[in-house]
Order: sequence, then structure tokens, then C-alpha cells
Amino acid sequence: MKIKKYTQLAALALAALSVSAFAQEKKGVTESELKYQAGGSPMAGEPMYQATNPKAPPMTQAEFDTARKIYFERCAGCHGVLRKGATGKPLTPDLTVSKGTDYLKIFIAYGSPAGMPNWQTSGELTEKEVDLMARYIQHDAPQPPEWGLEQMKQTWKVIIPPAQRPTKKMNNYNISNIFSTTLRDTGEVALIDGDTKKIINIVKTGYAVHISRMSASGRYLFVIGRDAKINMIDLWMEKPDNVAEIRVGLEARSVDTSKFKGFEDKLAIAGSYWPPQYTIMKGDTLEPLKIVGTRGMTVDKQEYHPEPRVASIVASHFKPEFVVNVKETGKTLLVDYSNIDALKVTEIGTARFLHDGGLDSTKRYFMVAANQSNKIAAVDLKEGKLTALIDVGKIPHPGRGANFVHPKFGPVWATGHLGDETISLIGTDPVKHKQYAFKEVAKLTGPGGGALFIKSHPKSKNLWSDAPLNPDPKVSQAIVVYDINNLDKGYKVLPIAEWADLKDDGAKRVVQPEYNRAGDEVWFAVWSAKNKQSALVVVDDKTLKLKAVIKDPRLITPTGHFNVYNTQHDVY
Ligand code: DHE
Repeated sequence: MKIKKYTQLAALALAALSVSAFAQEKKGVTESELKYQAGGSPMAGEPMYQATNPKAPPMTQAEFDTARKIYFERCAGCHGVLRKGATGKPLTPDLTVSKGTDYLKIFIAYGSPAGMPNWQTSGELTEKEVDLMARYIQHDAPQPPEWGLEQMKQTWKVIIPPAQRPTKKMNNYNISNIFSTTLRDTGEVALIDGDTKKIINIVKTGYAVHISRMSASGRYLFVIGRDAKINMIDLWMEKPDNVAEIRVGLEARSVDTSKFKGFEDKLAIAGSYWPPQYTIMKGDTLEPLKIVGTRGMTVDKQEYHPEPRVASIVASHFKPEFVVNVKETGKTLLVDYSNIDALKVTEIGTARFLHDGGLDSTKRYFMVAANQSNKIAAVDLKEGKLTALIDVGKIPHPGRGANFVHPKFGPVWATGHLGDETISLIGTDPVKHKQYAFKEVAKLTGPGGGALFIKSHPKSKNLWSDAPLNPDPKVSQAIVVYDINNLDKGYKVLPIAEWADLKDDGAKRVVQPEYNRAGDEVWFAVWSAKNKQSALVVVDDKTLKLKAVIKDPRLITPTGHFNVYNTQHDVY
């Protein structure tokens, strides 16, 4: 008996050693990915029933509640709400109970080469918390509540009904050059006049807003929070502000509006992470009309997934369709909204796990990152089919990507990567540059991994790439810019955070290049923690010189910023 116990302990010690050695070896590679995925879920505070598995070590209700909170704050982003596995491994009792508490504790404490963080040795969790989590994951995963029409209607508010809204623009702003800037940790967006660089209004929104998108006419701005709250802002008002709001679920990232001719401003759509579904709403009031679940079979192994989250959504310009990308099943859905009572959905198998993406310059092809497959899927929105799955670098992360004309390859679409230092260029012209179309035609070298967003503009000769999640502050606090006509020359580095000249020593991560309406300025957020100063920095696209720094005590944790015209017309 004693011998068996010693052998087990020795095996555990060896496992710990090899896991920790591996984790250290891979440390630099995975750090940015981890920072990105391990964001908190807004569902930490949702009440859920304690699910008990008699084969698992016991837990009190108080222990269960603490563990559940830790799980949603730290683990759900990678392992999924139901622990069925997403970018992280599945952690269901059929797999965890047989491993046992001691083994699981080592994994949680030391991390793993596959990207699991070393929660205890990094000081993020205490030994007691690690023990708690090792027991928690041997019990059945508690399920957050569903969210149907009734729950949506309870949260739906038309603050100003369409009949009481202005019939013409009531302000003097050049609204096509307004920027909607996410103030991530205050649950607000700042509407900034791109001409004067002055704040027009700070609008209350959901928690940790993710993106802003425009209606086809350019009048309404839609903002979605991580807590799945959508705010609809009327830019025609004297002081643009909220006119309607709704919660479409408990957690979400994407929203867009109908853009096909004849359907302008008619419908809006939002995708949720939880529950896994998308909701089609009236474009002027956000009244929920149709909710469609995304639970189903995965594209490759064709096995059931209970929690396929809705990632990016765009509106097609070719047909009355929304392009809905489902992460865990690896499917792109073309949702025909011309008759939502007889909804037609074309299901295109692409690859797992779909994340962000954008249109090519002709708007015919949607290019979406399947980030754990290291591929970009090109979907033909005219023919309604998959054109190609293109191998790129490690964990592509394009935002909406960047379109420009390459001197040799013609029109290309570009993506940076979270997991390596490269930028992949993909040919997008199957007519005049057939031999390059939908192939990775070149790889540029950037300063390091941790890139999130890349941008160009039809009027510019520049390609910009950030790297806010790179572990080296010299890289994360700067931006690189390539001359499109001399890509072989490499990049120039602009010290954006230094130019912001902030009073605190915050993280100062430089995030998301975004052009103004004219295409002659590029805006960047310098993103620090909530209690530190942040700013927006504006650079002249031609001279690459500093043009303006926007500082204001209200600009707390700015991240994404969206120019009205470019977002409305999908210019990037
Ligand atoms: Fe994002 C786009 C999901 C972390 C800033 N992000 C998107 C999209 C998805 C997504 C699905 C595409 C929406 C669309 O186009 O319809 N993002 C997620 C996550 O699940 C993840 C990994 C973890 C999380 O907890 O949210 C995550 N994202 C981040 C960040 O840490 C960033 C940098 C800051 C933040 O807000 O927390 C961030 N994501 C953004 C921005 C966009 C975005 C600015 C829009 C880019 C664009 O140009 O369209």
C-alpha cells in the first residue's frame, strides 16, 4: 500500500518537473495568447445551481460559489462555459475524475506546454484556490440560464421612439468623421469629433464594450458590450445619444446591420457567446424578432457541441444576408434575412475556431480567421460557397484585416498574428491576378507576436500593424508601419505611447490603427489600466509625424475606435 503511494507521488513529482520545464520553454510564445484569451466573463456574478458529482471530492456551497466565480473570471474564455473545450482542453468530469485531485492540482499550479497558464507559480492563484479549482472541475459544470424572447423583451427599452426622433440632422458635426471609442472598463463609448478632436458625448453602454458598427445610412451607431447589451445611438440628435437598448444574452461580442439595397437600416443582428445564438432585431428600435440557436455538430469530427459561440458578423453587400461565424463548430452561416419567417441559412463548413475577419476590397469575399487552425477561410458571398482555406501563420488575428494593392500580386488582404511575428498577405483578385488569388503570396516580418489589428486605406501607401499583447513593452507601446511599395525594406517603428506623454507608468498598450474619413490620419488608442492615464494619438499618414494627442480624464481604458464612414462602408 505504502509502496503504491510512494510510486504515485514520484510520478506526480516527475510530471510536475516536466510540465514546469515545458512551460518555461514555451513561456515567451504563449504569453500574449494567454493575456488575450484569459479575459473575464461577465457571467461570474450570475446565479447558477451547484451541480454535484458523487464520484468527485465534496465541496461546500460556499466553496462551489468561490470556485465558480474564479472559473468564469479566469478559465471560461479558453475552456468554455460548459467546460466542453474551446481553445483550451475539455474539462468535463468524465475526463477529470479519473485524473484525480493531486494530478489536476499540478496542472493548474504549473501550467502546461499547450498553453495552460501556471496559475500558482505565477502568483495568480493561491495553493488553496488551486485545490478548490482541482475539485471544482471534477463536478458537473453549472449551466447559466437560457435567454429567450421573454428575457430579451424585459431588457428592451425604446428610449426615444422613431416618431419622436429628428427628421433631419440637428447638429453641425461632420458625422461621417465621428469616432466611436470604446472606454472598456467604464461601460461607455466616447463619441469624438474627428475634425476638431473634441469629445461630443460620453454615452453609457453595456459592460466592456467590444465593437461599434454603423447602420447602412450612417445615421445609427450600434455598440455591443461583453454583457450582450446593445446600445443604439442616433447621430442626428443635437447631442448624439442612446435611443434604444436591449440585452440579447449574457455574453456577446458582435453586432451589425442590414446593408443590402432595399434593406438599409431595416434590421440589426447580434451574436452571443452565451447562450450560443444570434438574434435579428428591428433596425430602428432593436425589437427582437427572431432568435436562432447555434448548438450543433462540429465541421471536422462532426460531433455535437453544446456551446458554439457566435464570433464575427458582417452584412453582405451582394445579397440580403448576414455572415455569421460560429467559433466552436467552425461554420460560416449565410443568413438570408429577406423573409425571416421562412429563414434560409446556407451553412458553409470552414474551420475551427472562427474569430474575427473582414471583407476584401471588392466586398465579395469574407476573409475570416480560424485561429486555432492557423488558417484564413475565404467565403464567396456572391456564390455562397467556400473559395479556399488558406494556411497562414500562428493564430491569425486580422481585426477586419487590411486591403491594399501590392506592386506584384495585385489586390491583397493582410492579417497579423497573435502567435508569431509574421504578417500574411493573401491575393484576392481571381480575375487579373488569378495565379495569386486566395494563396498566401508573401510573409512580412514584424517586430514580434501579440499583434491584434492591422490597417490600410485605399488612399494610403502605408500598412500599419500593432502588437499590444507582445510581452516586450518596447513593442507593445509602439506601432510599425510598412511602405506598401517597398515592403522588402521592412518597417519603421513609431513610439506612439512615448508621443502620448502620459503622466503614469501604465501598460500604455498601443491598440488598433483606424483611419479618419479622408484617409490621411491614423488614430491609435494608448490603453492603460483604469486608474492610469490613457490617450488617443493621431498620426499624419503621409509624413508619419505626430498630429494630435487627445487626453481627457474621461478617456479611461480606450481600446477599439471606429470611424463612422469607414465602418459604414467597410473601408479597411
Ligand atoms: Fe476582441 C473584435 C472576441 C479580446 C478588442 N473580438 C472581436 C471579434 C470577436 C472578438 C468575436 C469580432 C467581432 C465582429 O467583427 O463582429 N475578443 C474576443 C474574445 O473572445 C477575446 C479573445 C476575449 C474576451 O474576453 O473578450 C477578445 N478584444 C479582446 C481584447 O482583449 C481587446 C484587445 C480589448 C478588449 O476590448 O478587451 C479586444 N476585439 C477588439 C476590437 C475588435 C474586436 C477593438 C474590433 C476590431 C475591428 O477592427 O473590427
